[in-house]
Amino acid sequence: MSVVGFDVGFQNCYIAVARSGGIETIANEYSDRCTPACVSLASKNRTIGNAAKSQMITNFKNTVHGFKKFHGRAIDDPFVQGERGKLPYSLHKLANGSAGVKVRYLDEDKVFTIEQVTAMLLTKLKETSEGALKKPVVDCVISVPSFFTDGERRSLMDACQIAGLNCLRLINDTTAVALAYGIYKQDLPNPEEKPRNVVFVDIGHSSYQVSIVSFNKGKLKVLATAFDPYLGGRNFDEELVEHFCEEFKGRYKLNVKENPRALLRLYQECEKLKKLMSANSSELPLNIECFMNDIDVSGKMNSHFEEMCAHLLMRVEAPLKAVLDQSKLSRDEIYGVEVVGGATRIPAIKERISKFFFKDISTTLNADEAVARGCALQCAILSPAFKVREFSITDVVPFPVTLRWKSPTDEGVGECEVYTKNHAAPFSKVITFHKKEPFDLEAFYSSPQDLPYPDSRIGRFTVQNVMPQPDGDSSKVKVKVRVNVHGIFSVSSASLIDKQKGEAEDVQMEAEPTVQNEMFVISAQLLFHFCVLYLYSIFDFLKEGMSCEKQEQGSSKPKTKVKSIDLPILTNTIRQLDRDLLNSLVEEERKMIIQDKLEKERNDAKNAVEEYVYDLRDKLCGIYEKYITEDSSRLTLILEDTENWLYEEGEDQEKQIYLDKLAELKRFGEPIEERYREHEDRPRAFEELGRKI
Ligand code: ATP
Ligand code: K
Ligand code: MG
Repeated sequence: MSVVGFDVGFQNCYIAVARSGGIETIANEYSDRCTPACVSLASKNRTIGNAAKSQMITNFKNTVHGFKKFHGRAIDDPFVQGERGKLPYSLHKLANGSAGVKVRYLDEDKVFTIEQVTAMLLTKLKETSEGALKKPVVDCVISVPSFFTDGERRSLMDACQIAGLNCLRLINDTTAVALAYGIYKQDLPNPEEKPRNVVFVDIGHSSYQVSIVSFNKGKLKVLATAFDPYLGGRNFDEELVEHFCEEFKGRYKLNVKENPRALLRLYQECEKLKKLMSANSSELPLNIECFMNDIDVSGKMNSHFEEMCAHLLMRVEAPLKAVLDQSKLSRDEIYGVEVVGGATRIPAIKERISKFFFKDISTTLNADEAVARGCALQCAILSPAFKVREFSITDVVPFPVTLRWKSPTDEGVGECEVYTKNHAAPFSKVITFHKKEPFDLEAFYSSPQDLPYPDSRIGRFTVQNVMPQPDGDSSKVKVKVRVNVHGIFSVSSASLIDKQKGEAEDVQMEAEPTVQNEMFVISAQLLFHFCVLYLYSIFDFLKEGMSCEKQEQGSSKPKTKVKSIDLPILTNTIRQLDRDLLNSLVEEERKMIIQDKLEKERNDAKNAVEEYVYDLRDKLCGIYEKYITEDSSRLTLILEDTENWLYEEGEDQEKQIYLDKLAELKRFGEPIEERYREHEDRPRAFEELGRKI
């Protein structure tokens, strides 16, 4: 079984794998450890990653990038609408209201869901890792921004399924970094000692995340997270682009924004310029040849850049303050500040972070690869096939979650915040209801104003088949809610406790495993009806069901007294992809993979003909010259014909045609080659014979 971690960034993806020697980041077929998050569709195939990025300008309408944040969002979402105007490709409204991508593929208009686009990218990352490991990759761990909501996480999980990946965990970016930081540290405080508190900052292309994590030997616990989901390297690129658009309008009378190709080129050049400026304080030039209307443009940038970006730099502090406040730590209790992510290379950003904590910041982690390495480490921990040091990870719930319940007839409507902000995750809780009929549980984020997502709904979960007791009394229904290892909320199971069979109350306490760290009764609004609510919690170990099993095995008291009936739950989460549709998308991805493979084979066959023509022609005038028996000009003619054919009629043929063509050429070429070989080998054979005699 393979152990693989994927950092799927807004702009850049990295892959780390576990091999016997440890964790290593691997390079793709371009010897590049970074694979651009870019997918390009064409009339015969798709290209993904580096090859797609090089299509970005020539095939701009069908080259999709910057799509990570469309996961789980409706097309009329303000964020999506804001992006829409800047994209060179088109978005399209899907039946469920989500944003899809409209492109030309296989010479047809085609709409792909965002899950499909990300699945294409994941397919590429999967293939790259399979190439490096020389075995199939299915299990993996993938990073997500810590502020991703339920809808976004579910959507990404669907993308994994489409790509045929089994994601063992969606891990938050900064948590992955914390794991990569902590697991090899030999000097962490012992469990009973004061923990070591470290700040992790990740500023990528699209967003800014920070967390404070406390470490003891063998474990890490996230104390708090904060973010600016809309601040990243690309905002700085945009500043430069705006600046030069204005400048070129005045100086060259060019309206860059009307020309998608020119605008994309300007973005690329401005990004390069921005990176150069991180290492240079002097003035730097920007030159683009044949930019628009055959005009070459040039410009320059200097320390004015920082002033231009002052409003962006001002935003660096708020998340730092927020995370520190939530952690309730003082600055002296912070051991260190580790920064990763490409945009933290901007000196003015580093400076602000350092100033806030009164500390030099540490860049000992690999800024580009730490997230992927953390993902691979988490995968190694979760994989039964790999032995790795035990390390426990406790993450947090980023936004408080409330559950509201009602049944069709009773007035027992109530609600309760089941997860507070920064509550430990993964985590399960059991809630007991007294009900006579099926009822709905509606989950939503309690503080929409803090949510970087326009919809606070998580989903509706209907607990079905609830019936009154034979005596007409309401039944006791135990409902388990959880935030799972991916950070996704669900009502995961429900059961009806049959009172007749025993002391339900006793059994309930017994049957539920371990740590009851919260127990309270919600009264006021509920007491008037059947809904007395007991709420208590159990730690949710990384694997579902594990904690329960353990407890049952260890429990000495017989539990036969109680009869509990599992109740089906109808789950309806926000913007959920229909399951049948999802299955058809899995199939569609498989077909596209085959199509790409066939196209590659066809191209390889064509290239083989071309190569043979050039190779043979060279040799005919060189080493083969002496061995040509028949009219050599005839053979030269055949080669010339084939070359012309390749450019005309033969430009776009089936693979078999190329294979046939090659075989035909070889019928002419091989006898010559044979005579050459024979002649070459003859003296050697004589020599050997001579030695033997
Ligand atoms: P996200 O984390 O938002 O999903 P990502 O993971 O793809 O995005 P990174 O690869 O961490 O992002 O960072 C890419 C960003 O870092 C780009 O904006 C890039 O221009 C910027 N960047 C990289 N190197 C430098 C540098 N030397 N100076 C300034 N910016 C840089
Ligand atoms: K990245
Ligand atoms: Mg990133």
